[in-house]
Amino acid sequence: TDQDSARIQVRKLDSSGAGFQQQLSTLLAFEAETDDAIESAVATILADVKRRGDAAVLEYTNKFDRIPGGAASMAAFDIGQDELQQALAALPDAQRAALQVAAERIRVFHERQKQELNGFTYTEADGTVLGQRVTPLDRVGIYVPGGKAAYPSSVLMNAIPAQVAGVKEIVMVVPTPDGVKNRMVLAAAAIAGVTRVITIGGAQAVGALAYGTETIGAVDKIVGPGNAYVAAAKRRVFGTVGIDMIAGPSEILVLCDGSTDPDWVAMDLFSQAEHDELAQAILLCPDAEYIARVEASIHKLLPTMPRRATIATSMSDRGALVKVRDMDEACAIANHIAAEHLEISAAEPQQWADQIRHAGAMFLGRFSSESLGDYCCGPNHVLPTSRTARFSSPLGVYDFQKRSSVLFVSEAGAQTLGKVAAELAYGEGLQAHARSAELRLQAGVGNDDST
Ligand code: HSO
Ligand code: ZN
Repeated sequence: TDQDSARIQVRKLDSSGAGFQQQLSTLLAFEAETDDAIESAVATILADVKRRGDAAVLEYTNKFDRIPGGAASMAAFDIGQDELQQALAALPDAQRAALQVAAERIRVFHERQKQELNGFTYTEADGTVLGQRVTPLDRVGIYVPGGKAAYPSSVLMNAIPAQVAGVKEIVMVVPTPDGVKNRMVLAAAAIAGVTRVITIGGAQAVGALAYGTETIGAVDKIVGPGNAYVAAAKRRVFGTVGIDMIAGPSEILVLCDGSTDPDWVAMDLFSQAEHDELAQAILLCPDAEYIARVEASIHKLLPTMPRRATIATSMSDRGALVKVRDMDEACAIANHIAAEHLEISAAEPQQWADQIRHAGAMFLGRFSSESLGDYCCGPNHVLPTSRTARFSSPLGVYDFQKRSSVLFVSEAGAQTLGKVAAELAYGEGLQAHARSAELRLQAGVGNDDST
């Protein structure tokens, strides 16, 4: 099989080499391909769902997901709360318990986020009150992929922050190719408090959530990963609804001082490489001899991995073992890379962590493997990829909330602010603005409650 012919050749780079900057930028270059055929197929599907609603969603789902016998109506795709509970009850005890522990820890972390995100108000001397009110979105759609990337952990990571934010309706869509349901995904939905599960997927599901149909109410925001069709559909409906980021392939960057068991580092690199052939796993280390030991571990451990073909491709195409001058230089390079996941596998991680400004999530010390964060530490595993950690953040409670400004101007406040506003309004040539402010000067004149 493919998995048995896996060959791995991970490039080794040296930061002191002449061409290093160029090698690094080649390594980091990643562009999500936009395929014209996909774009036009998605445009057609979205337009059709917008125009024909349920009838279109039903047809596309029966066809693309090869629903056995073909569903007669959309009702066939609705999974009731009791079926979700049954899925949860049917799990092996250890698996159910693990999901529950993970969910609880994710909830605790995100509750903390919420506390920090409450609004504020302040009162000025003349009685004017200004503030910011934070409110949850009303309805959110969560897309869950159906194929090989159907991760129950991602159901928890997407739904729990929405629930903590106070979103009342959380609608999850998940395709069931050949009509096959993923029990663990349904169980995760039950634990996470998803309010409705619909077994549809692809661009047609994104369209249904964005525009609404006879049986599916339009949502305000769509989050969650998906294939190229789903990503294209999310881009297109953005503006009608909000979307989260469009995630790229998973990445791990390990900074190691050479004191961690090399098998641990090799397996950490594998853990992201196994996600995807396009995933990226990079090691930065000042010790060349240690890098050789990690390389030996890679060759030793690869044959034991069920997903060795994926790992070999990803690490050969996009991986690297980089010898750096020292840990300070490693931190500078890490800031440039702005990796989705950064492990600082060192005896004294804090001193290096203090130098990091750009990373989706930082894993400090040799016991903090990324896999623990992927599942159950508590922080979110939906993180900025492809260097976007320079300007964006992990998925969080704040993604399911929005802010409104609140302004109460007192009569006294209107006197001082009215002059300032009128001055600026005349400057901008906006008479109505100026007059509106001026009408409040000497307030009370002309009003019923005036003397
Ligand atoms: N590492 C992935 C999340 C995940 N890992 C789900 C395992 N399951 C995000 O980059
Ligand atoms: Zn992962």
